[in-house]
Amino acid sequence: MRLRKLTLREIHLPLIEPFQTSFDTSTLRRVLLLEADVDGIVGWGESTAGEDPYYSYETVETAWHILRDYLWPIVKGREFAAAGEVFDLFARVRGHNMAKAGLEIALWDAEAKLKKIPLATLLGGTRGEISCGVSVGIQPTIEQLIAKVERELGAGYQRIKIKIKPGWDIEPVRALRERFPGIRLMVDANSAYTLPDASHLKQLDAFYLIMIEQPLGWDDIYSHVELQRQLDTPICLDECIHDVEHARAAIEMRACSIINIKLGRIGGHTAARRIHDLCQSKSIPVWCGGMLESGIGRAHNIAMSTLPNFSLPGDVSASRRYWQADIIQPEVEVSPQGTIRVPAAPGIGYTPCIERVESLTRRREVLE
Ligand code: OSB
Ligand code: MG
Repeated sequence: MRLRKLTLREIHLPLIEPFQTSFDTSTLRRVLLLEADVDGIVGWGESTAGEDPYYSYETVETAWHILRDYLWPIVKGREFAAAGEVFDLFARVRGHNMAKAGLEIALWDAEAKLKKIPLATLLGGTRGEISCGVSVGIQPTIEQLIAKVERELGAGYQRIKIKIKPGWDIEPVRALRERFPGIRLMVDANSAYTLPDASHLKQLDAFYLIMIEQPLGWDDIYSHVELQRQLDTPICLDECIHDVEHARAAIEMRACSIINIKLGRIGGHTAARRIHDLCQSKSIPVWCGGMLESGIGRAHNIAMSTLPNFSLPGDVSASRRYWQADIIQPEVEVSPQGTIRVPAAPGIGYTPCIERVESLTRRREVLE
């Protein structure tokens, strides 16, 4: 395989409704798409770098810079046997995993298309459908939260996650538990708390949540050890886990008992498989997180979620929850049982709508 040409593209996609977390409110996604021409076959990728450096230090601007000035020169015209070799070629560039992932996953799509097999099969996936949950942003009122959760449950979603922050935590969870005593429920704090909040967070133990995601510092694995000692609710790490050694450290230290895998945060499918395999060997379940992806990133998330240790429902949900119209055909749909059927077509298995992508494009750069 040889990468002949790489197209970087920024498209703008307005969200159907604002998505509020403890760190920001998102209304318009600036999506960085990658088209990798490998031996005449085009693989598609998406970098999940944000508009602003609030979830991680990467942004669309930094990812564009790193891709054009550092990653492209490493792989341009280079012969490689499989997409699985590329992540290690990028090692000299420290961090910038969302930039790396955008290109790396495009190469995986291209390899699967060259081999005429689904990406899920190439990755070693073992399931034909994946289980879906939803991530519900911070709402203006508890009444609106309950109404929203009711709609998502009605649509079939198997697990509800709500975003929390100081001032929006115990009461919304209590209200949801009173209304829906039997559902699989969890919370995600996106690093909004510090260790002195442990006794406050301890109140969450009353609501038998399946987990609390990333309560403490985005780069602070160690403080979660002490918090986990004090909580019965299992801790899941998201922001803290940037590579397989972070995962190993967090597991060995008992900072968490569940890990959220996001392709962008850890640098693509090769890194995801390594973390997946490590977690499987340690009996640590993983699930696939989301970054408000367009259909391209979503399709990659679906393929990755077919690996066997993705044993908890993820944040991968239907296109229509985010966009008036997605940029792929067909759109991602969720069954009344809260599952997504894994497509059988080669590569990511969904077709990018080129005309729609063109009409949404704000910036484009072709490297060859
Ligand atoms: O922490 O999982 C997160 C969205 C943006 C940034 C961080 C997170 C999220 C979500 C949304 O929770 C998941 C989704 O629906 O894509
Ligand atoms: Mg999270």
